[in-house]
Amino acid sequence: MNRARIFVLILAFFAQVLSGGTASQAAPPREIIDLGGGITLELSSIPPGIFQMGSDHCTPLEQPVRPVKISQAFYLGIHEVTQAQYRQIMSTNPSFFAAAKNQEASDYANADAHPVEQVSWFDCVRFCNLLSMNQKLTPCYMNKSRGTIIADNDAVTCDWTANGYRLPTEAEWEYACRAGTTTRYYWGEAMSSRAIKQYAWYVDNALETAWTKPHAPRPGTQPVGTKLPNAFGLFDMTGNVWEWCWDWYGGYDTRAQLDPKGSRGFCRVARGGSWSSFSFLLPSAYRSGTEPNCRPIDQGFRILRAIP
Ligand SMILES: [Ca+2]
Repeated sequence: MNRARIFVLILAFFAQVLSGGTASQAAPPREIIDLGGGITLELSSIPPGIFQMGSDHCTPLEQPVRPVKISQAFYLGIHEVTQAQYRQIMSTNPSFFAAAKNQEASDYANADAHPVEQVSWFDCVRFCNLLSMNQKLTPCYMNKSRGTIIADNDAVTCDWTANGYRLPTEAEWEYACRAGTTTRYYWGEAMSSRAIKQYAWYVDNALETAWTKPHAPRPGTQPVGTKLPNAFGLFDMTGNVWEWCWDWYGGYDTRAQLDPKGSRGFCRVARGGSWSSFSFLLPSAYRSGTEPNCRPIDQGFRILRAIP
């Protein structure tokens, strides 16, 4: 092997190291989990990258706008976890908009495709760990005793190197939501009801006291994947249900960020707005927080798995 060839090989090696390797290029574009009982859960591969996180147009909590690097590719659920998927793993369905819980039960008798709600942050963590174990993957979440059976109010830590399922960090969530966009929403800046209705279930088409035609046949959550997706093929990142993230809800660190994993606080971050949210709560950068034991009727989650 001559010197020039060796030099090229060395250059190629460092180029691969600097680019974070080729794992994302080799990863299949979709992961489909068989949950049993004829129920599947589909995830889309999201490449690593750098994006401008935050916004100057929401509240001070979304500031400052700064570059954030997501260094590792990951799979993210293309939908919010549905009632059918949740029931299949957890053997229960806590949702309000399900036949057993709702006063208008007959209207929601077939709500399997609606996102699960009335789940606490701890419920989501338990779902992720149980799903990981069912799929013979390493659970990400541990309590103080390094056990993977998580109780309410446990001090939960995350093994970021584990190959199991977990909640997205809010940086991963916003990166996936934006899908390369820098605009207010992932469809651009259009704030009209007509524009938003193409992409999201929110007050104008899902809250009975505020909606205008055309609207859903009944108020509340709606079947997942019935609006337009973003450029990563993710549905309902805006609206339908708020989505729990890993992070504590607090002010952003102003320094440049590499895979940020959150602040300190008493609430966990929720993102994306819901069927009962007005448009000012829907921007890709907008942040909200919910006490981790709460189970709101407009909050659910979607799952992530890091691509090794
Ligand atoms: Ca959502």
